[in-house]
Amino acid sequence: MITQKKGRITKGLGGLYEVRICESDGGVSRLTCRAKGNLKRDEEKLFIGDLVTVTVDDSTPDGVVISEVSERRNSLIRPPIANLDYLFIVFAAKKPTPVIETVDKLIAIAIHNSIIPVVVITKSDLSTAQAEEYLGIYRQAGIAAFVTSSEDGEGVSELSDYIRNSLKGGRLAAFAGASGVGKSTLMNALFPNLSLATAEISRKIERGRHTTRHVEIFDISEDRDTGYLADTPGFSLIDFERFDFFSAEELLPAFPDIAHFSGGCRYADCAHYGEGAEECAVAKAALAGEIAPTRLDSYRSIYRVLKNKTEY
Ligand SMILES: Nc1nc2c(ncn2[C@@H]2O[C@H](COP(=O)(O)OP(=O)(O)OP(=O)(O)O)[C@@H](O)[C@H]2O)c(=O)[nH]1
Ligand SMILES: [Mg+2]
Ligand SMILES: [Zn+2]
Repeated sequence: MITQKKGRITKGLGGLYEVRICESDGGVSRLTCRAKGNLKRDEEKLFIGDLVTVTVDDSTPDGVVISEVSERRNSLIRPPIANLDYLFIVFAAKKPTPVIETVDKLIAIAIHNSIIPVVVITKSDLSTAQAEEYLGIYRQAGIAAFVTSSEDGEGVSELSDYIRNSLKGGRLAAFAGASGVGKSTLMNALFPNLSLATAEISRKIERGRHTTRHVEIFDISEDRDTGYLADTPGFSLIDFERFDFFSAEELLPAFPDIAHFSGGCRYADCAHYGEGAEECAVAKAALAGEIAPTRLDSYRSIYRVLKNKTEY
């Protein structure tokens, strides 16, 4: 007999994928399977997070295959995941020192792809002052932001409530950020049933710098319609430089806090780049403290890079 089931890819390892399926009897099952030949071509590569159809032919031993991929809402290269509803952009108050331009770039990538960005500042136990300063910057920019410490528990229950509420009904979120900021540690503190590997553990088994090696999606509760959270390997800046970006013209809408003021500039084609406060409403708002200096610096720096690109 041949049956078809719909589900979501939750992990992939060496050509095998795990698909989580809500069965018609109300239960949840997981199938491990390969993809049908034509789904392996590069341009149609499967992503973690993909919604797929699995065809089960119980007359042959190899009869379980992913036969179809649903159209994606979005897909990112870094982290490599499809159909995200939320992206939690994680950085530490201290150790490692955050690269704010990378944070702002990730926020812009999320917004451009219709993904809701949420800023999560970790390790507040190492510097409350730094954590609060970053929190102020992102709250002013109108982006949801949380301060947390997996060490002393600050902000953990507040963030877990937010995640439970926002992911209700099967939504998908990923934690992304540089290696060592404490993504896996925080996910364990938020949802202790996950038991993810963290650097604390990998130090004992003497693994290298990156502790999380693969993207993997976890159910946040036993509910059939629970939300899903993905842990992702931390990136280094070089990884991140070339990917997922778009044109200079598309950058402004991905910085809503800056776009908010841009209607007031003297010239319609104002780039908000080198113009003075008398001509540029964005520069004026920055002077008045209505836009954080780091946000405008990030905008200008990314804008310059995009403008100088001949092709993209
Ligand atoms: N002081 C302090 N240390 C923390 C906190 N959270 C995590 N750490 C430490 O930071 C280190 C890195 O934590 P991980 O959770 O493995 O970091 P990660 O972001 O998952 O790293 P990758 O998997 O490599 O991307 C570990 O030694 C943790 O114990 C925190 O809130 N406070
Ligand atoms: Mg990790
Ligand atoms: Zn302007």
